[in-house]
Amino acid sequence: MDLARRLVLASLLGTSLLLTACKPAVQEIRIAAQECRFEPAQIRLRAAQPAHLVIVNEGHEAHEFTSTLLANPLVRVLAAAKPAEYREAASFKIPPGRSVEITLQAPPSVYVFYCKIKGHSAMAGTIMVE
Ligand SMILES: [Cu+2]
Repeated sequence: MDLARRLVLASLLGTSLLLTACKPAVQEIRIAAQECRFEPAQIRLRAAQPAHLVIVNEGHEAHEFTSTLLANPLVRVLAAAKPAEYREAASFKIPPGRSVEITLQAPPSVYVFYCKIKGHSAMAGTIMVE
């Protein structure tokens, strides 16, 4: 590797380290609701960093994302972008083609999520926060 290439790589590495240091990294998690499962169903998050969850209904039916994560009062919700009418306690009813977004920070635990709609009990997963 010649010197110019090394310098470019070193400066790219330096820039990315600088960006990492200046901005608190947000974990980006996309969960797709389909008939009849959530993809992915196993999610791991770091407790030290905020997480931006996007839950997208890719199916043809409505699905309802319900989670102990949303019910936990120790979970800090930093931002939420969703039609207000879809929020019911710890649950979001999501019509086909729509999504909800929520940014939060959660203490370490294992949280479950599932679809509340009758006949959709196969739609379930876990969010492990470490
Ligand atoms: Cu469902």
